[in-house]
Amino acid sequence: MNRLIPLLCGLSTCLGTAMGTPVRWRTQDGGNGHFYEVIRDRVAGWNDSRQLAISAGGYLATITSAGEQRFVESLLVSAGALSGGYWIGLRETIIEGEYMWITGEPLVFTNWEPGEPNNFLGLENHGHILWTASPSEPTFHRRGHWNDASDDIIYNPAFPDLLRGGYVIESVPSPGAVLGIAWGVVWSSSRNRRGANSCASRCGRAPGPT
Ligand SMILES: [Ca+2]
Ligand SMILES: [Ca+2]
Repeated sequence: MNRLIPLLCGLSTCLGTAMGTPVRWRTQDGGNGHFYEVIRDRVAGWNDSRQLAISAGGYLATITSAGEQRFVESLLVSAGALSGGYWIGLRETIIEGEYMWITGEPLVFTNWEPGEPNNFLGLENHGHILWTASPSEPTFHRRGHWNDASDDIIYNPAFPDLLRGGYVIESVPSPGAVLGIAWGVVWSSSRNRRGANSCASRCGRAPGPT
């Protein structure tokens, strides 16, 4: 179910549409335990999206492995993402054509569309995921690949995956939240033990596996 959330007002964009709820890439599935969320935003450029992601408690997603790429693509599918470019935390360094993650993570894994980054018109300095919703659209074959894009170019609508689609937020659970979860587990198991003990006193048997 989609929901509308006010992310931040005062930038050139005010609202983004969260496509579903944040989804955790679980460690038991080979993930990093982080949360990811697709935001639908037809207006925000990379810089605004970056600020909006921070305001939402995360950062533009950094895709540092094939597994993370697969996870983000599965999230775009499950979120029903419409065709468009979805900003990620990829930006050009001071060297033309050289890219980096905004978190400082090494850019080891890449998933560029062949021929990209091409710095079209000399104006492309940020990375997005090319996303095409339907196999009937002409750009479906490059779905999921990365492209360098610009905040300043109005792209040809004949290429629906180049138009602004939104951005992907990645967030790390805070230590407080983890502690809260851990404390909840401790509190719950302690409560269960107390319950078992009180049952033992009531039921006339020692607590143990049943
Ligand atoms: Ca990441
Ligand atoms: Ca490009």
